[in-house]
Amino acid sequence: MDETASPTEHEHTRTGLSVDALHRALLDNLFYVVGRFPAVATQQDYYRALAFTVRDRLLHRWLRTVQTYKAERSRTVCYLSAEYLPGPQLGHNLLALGISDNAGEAVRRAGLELEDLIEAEAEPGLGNGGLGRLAACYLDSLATLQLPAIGYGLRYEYGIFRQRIDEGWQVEVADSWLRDGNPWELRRPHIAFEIRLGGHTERYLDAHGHSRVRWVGGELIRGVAYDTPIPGYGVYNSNLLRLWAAEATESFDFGSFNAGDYQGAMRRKIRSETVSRVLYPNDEPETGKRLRLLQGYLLVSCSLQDMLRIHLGSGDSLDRFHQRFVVQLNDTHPAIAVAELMRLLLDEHGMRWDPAWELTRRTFAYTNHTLLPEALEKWPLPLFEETLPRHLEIIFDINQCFLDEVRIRFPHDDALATRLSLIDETGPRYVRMAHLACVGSFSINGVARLHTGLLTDTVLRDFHALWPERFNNKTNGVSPRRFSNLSNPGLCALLSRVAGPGWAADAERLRLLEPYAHQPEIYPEWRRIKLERKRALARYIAAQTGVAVDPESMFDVQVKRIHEYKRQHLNVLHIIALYSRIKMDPALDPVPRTFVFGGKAAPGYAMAKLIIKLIHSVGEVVNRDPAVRDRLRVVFVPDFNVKVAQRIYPAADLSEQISLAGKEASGTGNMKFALNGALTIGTLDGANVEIREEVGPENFFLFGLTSAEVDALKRSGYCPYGCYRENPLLREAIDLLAEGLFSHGDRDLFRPLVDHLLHRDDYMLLADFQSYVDCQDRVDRAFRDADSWTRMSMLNVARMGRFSSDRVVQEYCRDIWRLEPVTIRP
Ligand code: 26Q
Repeated sequence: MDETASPTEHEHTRTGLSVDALHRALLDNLFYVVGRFPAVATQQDYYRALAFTVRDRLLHRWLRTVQTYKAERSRTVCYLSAEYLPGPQLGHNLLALGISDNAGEAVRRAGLELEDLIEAEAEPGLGNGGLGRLAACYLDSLATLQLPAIGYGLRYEYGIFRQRIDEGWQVEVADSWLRDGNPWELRRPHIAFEIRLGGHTERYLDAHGHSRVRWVGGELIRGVAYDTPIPGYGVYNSNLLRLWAAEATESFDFGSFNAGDYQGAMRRKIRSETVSRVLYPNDEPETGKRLRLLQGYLLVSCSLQDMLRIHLGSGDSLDRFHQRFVVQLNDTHPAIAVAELMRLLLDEHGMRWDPAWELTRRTFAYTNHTLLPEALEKWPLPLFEETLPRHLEIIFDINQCFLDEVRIRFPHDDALATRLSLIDETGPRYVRMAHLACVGSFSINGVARLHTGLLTDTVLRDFHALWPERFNNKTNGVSPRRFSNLSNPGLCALLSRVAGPGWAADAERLRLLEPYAHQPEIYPEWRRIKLERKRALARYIAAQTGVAVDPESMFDVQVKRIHEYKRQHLNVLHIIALYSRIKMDPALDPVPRTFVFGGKAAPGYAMAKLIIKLIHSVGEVVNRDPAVRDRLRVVFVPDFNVKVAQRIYPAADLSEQISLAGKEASGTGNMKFALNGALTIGTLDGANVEIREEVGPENFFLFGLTSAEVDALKRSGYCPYGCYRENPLLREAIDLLAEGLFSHGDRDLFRPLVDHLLHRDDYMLLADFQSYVDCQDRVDRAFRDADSWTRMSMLNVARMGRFSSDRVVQEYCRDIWRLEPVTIRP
């Protein structure tokens, strides 16, 4: 089936979708683009040849989409995000084009396996975790729903570090994902913008006698666009991910070169390029902060300049900008956009303040992803002033107008103005980015119902009191294409049989599985699918860690960034307790379990790194102890990323979502597990609350304090030592740890952890310990009844449709973006 009616030979090879055309294109690209003969080509060479083959097929769709949006001046959402975790592209794009089978056959003709080529791709690790992956899921859904969208981000040369494990400790390795080239991107040298850093401002009168400001001096850097196509699933639309790379400006070196200062010129070139060199891990202390500010500014300025170029280029007037574009701020990382759009409108386009502010405020919408006070972004004033002096002036002006408004509405409340101010003046002065985002946006949303509720009650309470109409909730979702279709082919085949193949584009159809959950005839097949994924994961674990795990055991999995609030160490305390119970009572016969962990710790986060060491140390003792009789295994899968995730979610029986209530904004891993038939053990935190409502409380293992109880306990004076003293099992677990059972007698190794738990326990592990252990006992009993477990598993999948990112994007569209689908035809 070729797309062109009477193709020339050339078009055919570039666009044809038949096995024949794909095979020809593969060899053609291998020779003409990769530059290799089949006889000497490696898997990597073939991967690249196939990637170019697929990209060729995307180009028409992509250019046609851009052309149509432009011609129709379609209202477009620009998703501004410092992070994207799109995962490997090859398998996903084949799926979107519907040519996985044909490509598989074409590859086989060349004597290779498609799976191996898919495996050869290095994924773009341009994000830390949930927030970056969410952005990628939304781009997938936007394209699939035929909605005009551009994802704007940064082309980090080094993504999130790769994790190696050395004697149980995390070692960070640079992620040079571009080393073998990136066949999916197109460099767009003609789409480039300059940004200024440093310098100072000057006031002057323009031709109309208006007072205006000029920002001069400092240095200039260029951002160049690199475009990656984002094809929709089963539609012709293909949207755009546009990432900016920092470069030196063309003029950077003339002065120096002419003066013969080659080294000086090179230094400046390198300094410019440094801006997009590397992604910052979150949870990092203050170090290297200036560069992070520059990154945010590069992203924001280039993206806004690009939007203005597109808008004015299609002949539209500036004052209609907000009708053409809506800009979604993915957390506060791009919040400087509020000040930058003002600067562009005022200083570059000569607009007056009031209309410029009106336009700005009608352009932005802000999504908050955290309640943790330490994660709320703020920048020291001196740093801001030195780097972005004009923006600081604009922020002061915005603040003045804003606080005047506040004082008029609440005349006798000075404290209120202090709390709302864009500038934190309680100590050393800071710019509060969340406040800037709130003031500059017409919509403010949290990412789960509980999270939005807590947001309006706590960190953004005063803003909510001012503008309740701006607040709304958008509970997160995940892409069923990547986290079901692509990663779990067995499950996908079954779903297509019972629910029809349409479920991948309409996840509500998963409900059609529900009647089968009550038909035991289908259970063996359901279990076979899970077992097959567990076997595959077991092989991977053996290859990566050398630990043999039993695919018949319960796979109890916790994979996510390592953070104290996520409480991986609560999971470990349960393992230690279980281990000790087996030792003390040899008759105890728990269901065999494999505890699987995975996740990266921020390089500067010592406690998180110690938790990784703890997991390994406990594993070393438990996995080897004959007294355990192979009932327990503990493994840590290194370098958790999208690729590894696709192996893990489908293989899980039990999903650990055990953060302290009120701390996890939403979580999205929780959704990926449940969508793959894992049952959840979890607290009432983030989206767990809504997942439990959807799948039914009887199909969810709930434990722990509620966020209200957490609050009350904190207020009444929480004493973790009391829990320790009064609970013998807990005492035993902590004592074993403290006495060095897992550290060859070394009592110092885990002391920071133990001390923290006993005397502070910010995340209340000890308060939730017994409830967690009891709940794990219920899990143990439930797993013994294979039929009942299978039914629960099926009901989870059948009722997870709501957590498709398609549903979320439709809600964003309805409530915030107000976009219409635009059908692109071949
Ligand atoms: C900020 C300043 C300096 C350096 C790094 C950062 C930074 C970078 C990334 C701070 C935070 C992040 C990422 C946060 C994140 O992933 N949050 C998660 O977002 C998910 C999607 O909404 C939620 O499901 C998770 O609950 C939330 O933790």
